[in-house]
Amino acid sequence: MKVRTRTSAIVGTICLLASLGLASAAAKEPVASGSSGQAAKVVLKEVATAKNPSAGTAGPGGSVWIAERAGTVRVLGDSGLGEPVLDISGETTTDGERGLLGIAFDKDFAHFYISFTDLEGTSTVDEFAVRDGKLQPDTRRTVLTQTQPYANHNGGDLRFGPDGYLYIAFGDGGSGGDPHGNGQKLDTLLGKLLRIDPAGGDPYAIPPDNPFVGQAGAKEEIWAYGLRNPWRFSFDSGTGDLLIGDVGQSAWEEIDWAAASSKGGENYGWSQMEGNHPFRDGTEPANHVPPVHEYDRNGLGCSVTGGYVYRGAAITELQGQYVFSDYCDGTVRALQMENGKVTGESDLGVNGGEVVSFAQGGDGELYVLDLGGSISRIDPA
Ligand SMILES: [Ca+2]
Repeated sequence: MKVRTRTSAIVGTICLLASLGLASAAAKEPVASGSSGQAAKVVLKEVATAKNPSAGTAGPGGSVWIAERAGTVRVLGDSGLGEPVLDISGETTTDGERGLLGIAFDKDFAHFYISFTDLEGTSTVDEFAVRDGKLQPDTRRTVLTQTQPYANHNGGDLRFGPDGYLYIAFGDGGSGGDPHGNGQKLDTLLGKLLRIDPAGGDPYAIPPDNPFVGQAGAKEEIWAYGLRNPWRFSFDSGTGDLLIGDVGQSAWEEIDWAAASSKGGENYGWSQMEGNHPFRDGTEPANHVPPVHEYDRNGLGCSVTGGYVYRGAAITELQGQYVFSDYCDGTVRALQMENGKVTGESDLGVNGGEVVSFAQGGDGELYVLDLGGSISRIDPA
């Protein structure tokens, strides 16, 4: 996520108008390639408005829960969002790229997790027990914290994998160009995707098959490394494959992928590499896992927002495609993929605004979260 200054808001508006132009052109002549051919025909149906929605997740009983960046969580109903079910607005700030940045349930909706930056800017993951679909405030506990050297690149997304473990994404610490080299360092949680078992210990246990367990000088929480700002990641609910949208420095936005069978330990390259390209005078690590998709900043945006592989029922021709967007340009796009190889890309011809996140409902349908306030479901046209 980029946070706008006055100037960038103006640039963003121009960018948005330009992308709407592209979108209408795309609607007449779908941009699609690969085996799937035509782009799926979709519309964005606004289902609610919120104050700076930042994250969303499927909740108990088929519900969808939405986090607002300033610190509230609300449940999506038939007539928009309900009253807050959680309010930590006194415990976080929205300066820089901070705030309430991620929410997740465990598999049986027995626990709810929030990821936020506290008043000092420290990334914090807290847990609540859930009973009868309701958070139990008195059960709140802090699972994990990570101090942040700068106000940007906090990452902060979190979700449970198909293996029942909690995955947490942290950016490289911020500033620009990874000044501390955190991406490639295994002795810090910054610039990493973590994998922990919050139910297995206090405050959590390390899964015994994590890739760096027992390795001297390495943090055992690390699942994958070489990430810059893995702002949004997800697991394909059909295959269990992992997809990460990693925000680029100044040239390349990327999507990373790992098979469900991965044993972890992937090195996604940052800050030796930006996408498929050496960063500054970087040397490509021998174990570099290149992105499955990258794009430059000549028209398609400047800050990738990772989404989900669509596994819903409403849009047949979108099934199995990875839906994602970009905060700076808002066009909703889809990748056709086969066994971790991208076989085509489509512009779905709709613009979600300042797309900061997607949410996947329990029924597999996808919601687009516009930081400007709109929450829309992707429906068939
Ligand atoms: Ca990379």
